[in-house]
Amino acid sequence: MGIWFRGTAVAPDITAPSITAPDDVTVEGNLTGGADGVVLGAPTVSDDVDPSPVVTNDAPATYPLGDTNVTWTAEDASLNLATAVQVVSVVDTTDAVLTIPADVTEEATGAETAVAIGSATATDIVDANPVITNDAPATFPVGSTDVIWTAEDATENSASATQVVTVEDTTPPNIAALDDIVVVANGLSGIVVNFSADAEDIVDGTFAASCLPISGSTFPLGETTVTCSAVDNAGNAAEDALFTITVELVLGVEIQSVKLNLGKNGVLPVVVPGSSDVDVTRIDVSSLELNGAGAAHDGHIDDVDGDRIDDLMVHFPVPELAIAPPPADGDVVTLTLTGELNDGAPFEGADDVMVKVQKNNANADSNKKGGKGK
Ligand SMILES: [Ca+2]
Ligand SMILES: [Ca+2]
Ligand SMILES: [Ca+2]
Ligand SMILES: [Ca+2]
Repeated sequence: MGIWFRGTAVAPDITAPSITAPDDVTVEGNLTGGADGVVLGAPTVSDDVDPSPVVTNDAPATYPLGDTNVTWTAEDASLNLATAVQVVSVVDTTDAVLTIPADVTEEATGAETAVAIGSATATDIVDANPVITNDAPATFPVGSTDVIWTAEDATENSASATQVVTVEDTTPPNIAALDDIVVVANGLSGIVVNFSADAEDIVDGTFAASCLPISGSTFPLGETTVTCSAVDNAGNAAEDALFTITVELVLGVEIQSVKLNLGKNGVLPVVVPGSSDVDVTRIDVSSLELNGAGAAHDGHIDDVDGDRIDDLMVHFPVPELAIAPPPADGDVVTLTLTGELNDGAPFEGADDVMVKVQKNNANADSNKKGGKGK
């Protein structure tokens, strides 16, 4: 009788299974910080004895951004273990969603204007707090400026959008009130007058207004209205500013007597010298008054001073001269000639003369007879 063994006469299973992990996977993040729902696939497992080794893995429910090792384990019925690693990579290649403030239009407050541009928001699938920046300047010039907003997630995916900031200048400049100007001309053709008028604008600052007639023009006798206007760089027109330039005519006057003999019934000769710009024939002699006294006659046109230009000589009755307060003998008084040109333009002139007061007593008469009267 031979020896036989009942049951299986096999050697114990001491060989671990063979396991090959599924291929590494790369998935796009689908929640804050990482991803879930990752499909890993199945490993390839075999064993020399056990037809169905138990396969497990340590995969988490959610994967953080980056690489995670998933360890797969196969265990056969004899508790032999084998492991294999699968790498799960969670990446973020998706831009944040950026919401920027609306375009802004504001009135300029100066050459540069501070503008409240608002704020932007951004959301990202993976990054809870994308970084929002913009390239807005501290202040904006007149015109349109693009402000680029950017949202960048932790993986440096950046989304951008453009906000248009417009600064307008709809405010016209202002021309400062201008003082009227009074100037004296010594000739009948008027005089060159220079002046300046400034416009002030919130944006453009101070600049010269445009005036008509222009500064440096020859202004005629009498009153001329100057109109000044200004337009800023944005095309806004200032209200016109007006002022007057009055040219007063002062003519030379020469009293042709060494002394003014008051108390006598004589006449005082007065010359208005002609010149290249003083045509004395344009003087209305009938309008002349010397300290209130009218001319004694129509006047004489003659070249009194020998410069080959006609002069006007007029005589005024001494008793009609109004001189206040009454001068004393030896006083020097200024007599003023007033009158008009034939076209009505007024003028005046003045000259000094020493007063001789006639004494109505015997002593004075004797002095006069003594030859001291002249
Ligand atoms: Ca085995
Ligand atoms: Ca992202
Ligand atoms: Ca303006
Ligand atoms: Ca002359």
